[in-house]
Amino acid sequence: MHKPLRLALATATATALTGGLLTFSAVTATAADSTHVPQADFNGDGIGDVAFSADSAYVNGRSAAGQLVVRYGTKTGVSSAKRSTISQDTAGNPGTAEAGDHFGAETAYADFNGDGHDDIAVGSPGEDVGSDQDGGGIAVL
Ligand SMILES: [Ca+2]
Ligand SMILES: [Ca+2]
Ligand SMILES: [Ca+2]
Repeated sequence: MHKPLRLALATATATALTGGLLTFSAVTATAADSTHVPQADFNGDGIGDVAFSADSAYVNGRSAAGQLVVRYGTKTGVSSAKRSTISQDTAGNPGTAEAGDHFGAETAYADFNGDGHDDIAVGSPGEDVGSDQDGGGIAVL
């Protein structure tokens, strides 16, 4: 499946990541269904989860700061109650939500640290890095 990679918070122009919408089925394939659907499992409960981003979302009044929402799968489907909303103002997520960051403009998932739980890499193409205005950043959550 996913080859474990070691990634730390990196600042770079986020160009190699996929689009801002990740949808993964929370439905487990059955023997009668030979279709294999990749599933991201962010909380490690064996049930697929769904992550989607809104990179133009206001965060604490800051335009286009961007945020990510993860909805966790349950035995009866994806739950609207069981979710996490993550922005750069969320504790444990590096950086600060600022206007124009576009956190979530690019996302990709894999088990980057090899702990058996899927992680998500989130690009912020409008992130200022030192004196590099809009240099872009990537956080691995
Ligand atoms: Ca899960
Ligand atoms: Ca920021
Ligand atoms: Ca992991």
